Amino acid sequence: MSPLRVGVVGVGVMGADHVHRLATRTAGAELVAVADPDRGRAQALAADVGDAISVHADPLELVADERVDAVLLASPGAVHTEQLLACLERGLPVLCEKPLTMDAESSEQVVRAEQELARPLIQVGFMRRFDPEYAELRSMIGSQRWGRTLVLHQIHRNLSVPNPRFRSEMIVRDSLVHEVDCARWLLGEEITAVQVIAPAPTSHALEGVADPQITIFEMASGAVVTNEVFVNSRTGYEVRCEAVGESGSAIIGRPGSGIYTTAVDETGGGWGGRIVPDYRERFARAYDLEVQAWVDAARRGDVVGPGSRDGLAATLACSAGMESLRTGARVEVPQAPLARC
Ligand code: ISE
Repeated sequence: MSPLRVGVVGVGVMGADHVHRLATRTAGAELVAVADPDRGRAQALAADVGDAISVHADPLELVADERVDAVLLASPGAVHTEQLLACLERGLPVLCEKPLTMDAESSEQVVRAEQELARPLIQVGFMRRFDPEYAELRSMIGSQRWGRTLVLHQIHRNLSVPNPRFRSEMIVRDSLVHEVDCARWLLGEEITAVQVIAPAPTSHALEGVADPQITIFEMASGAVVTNEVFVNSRTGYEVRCEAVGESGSAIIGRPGSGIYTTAVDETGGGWGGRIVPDYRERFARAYDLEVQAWVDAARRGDVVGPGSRDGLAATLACSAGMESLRTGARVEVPQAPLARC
């Protein structure tokens, strides 16, 4: 079987990481094109990883490039709708970094456009579904070894977010969105209501940014999910999840055991051992497995993992989260039939 010729749109932090992944450790894939409005950046990256890689400043030119069989979209969410629709129109499999799009209307437009095709083409970049610990936790929950799972506690901390555009809403759309997908996927049910509570903000956050945020998801079965998202935690990248069942619980993402603190001391270390700096390291294996699964599926003419309907469901829950962030109220999540688990 010939390799899948992949084009990558957007070569910022995550796009560049995927470019290296595709060029060096994804079997059955050939990186043939990159696109970024910053052509110089795209050119430098292309030269770094190979030769004969086309460089485009216009992402739509890459989508139209005859050499491209499949597209990995790592561009900002605000430009996804147009780029996704272009991929669907050309019949190209696409791995789209989250969020699918920025609002429910455009996410629905994408889901409908995909449904008109003979087969689905979109995988959404919820990479945690490919993380071995998350996968194990999901099968433990599914086995009901501790009875029903009643509560999930999800912790999501970033070291810091230097981007001044990363305001309170971005914490919902860009960071909490992972917790939305994990809650739906781990528990196998929809989120019915969301409430965001903003504690006193850290002094490390920019003026006016609500960081950390505590968010509560009510699930269809009555289970409750608590989320702490703290993007200027100053400790490192910590993603943990504890599932609490009727007669037992399990926790993933905790590197040590016993008393564990991540507060950094004068030696630069914490009692809990080394904390990774960001998601590229914490989820490196998950990203590798995700991209490999996408390439394998595309070569078979298939699509696996989270699809556009999961992307729509995440958009609906995050839109409710943004409303709750503004008003402080509990907001119900519309149960769109297109977006069911
Ligand atoms: C980033 O876009 C990610 O996807 C990371 O997983 C998340 O931890 C971070 O907060 C986001 O900005």
